[in-house]
Amino acid sequence: ADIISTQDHTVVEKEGYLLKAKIADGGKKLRKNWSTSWIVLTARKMEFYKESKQPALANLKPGYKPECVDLCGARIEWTTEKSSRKNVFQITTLSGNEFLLQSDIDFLILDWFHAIKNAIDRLPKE
Ligand code: I3P
Repeated sequence: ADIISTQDHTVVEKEGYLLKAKIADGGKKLRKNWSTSWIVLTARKMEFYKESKQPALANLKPGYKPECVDLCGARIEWTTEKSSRKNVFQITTLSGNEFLLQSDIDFLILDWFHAIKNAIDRLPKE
């Protein structure tokens, strides 16, 4: 099988498109702005890439860095209060970044929730 690696050569556990909104940065609230993101999950982090018809090309521009989320000590929980959309869960990092992730497709968002939760549960808490 192909070995797919991220920028630091760790093995990809799951990847795909979800709707994403970052709602806090370092504990500071941000204006909600949903956008489609290509998400790459590895054992200890998630990377959010900009949506593109050709993600590989758009994201390989010199100097382009995906937004990176450290899952060590992170929390994940379903929320019905932070959005009018269905199937929304929130990830909160130790550094106080908050992300909402959403898909209308039930099995797809469930798969993501459990994959991220399993990754968090396997990691040290700090
Ligand atoms: C927001 C936008 C978001 C919506 C949010 C609005 O308006 O419509 O999609 O969140 O609701 O404030 P704007 O584009 O003017 O910032 P949901 O789609 O998740 O409901 P909120 O203020 O209740 O978070």
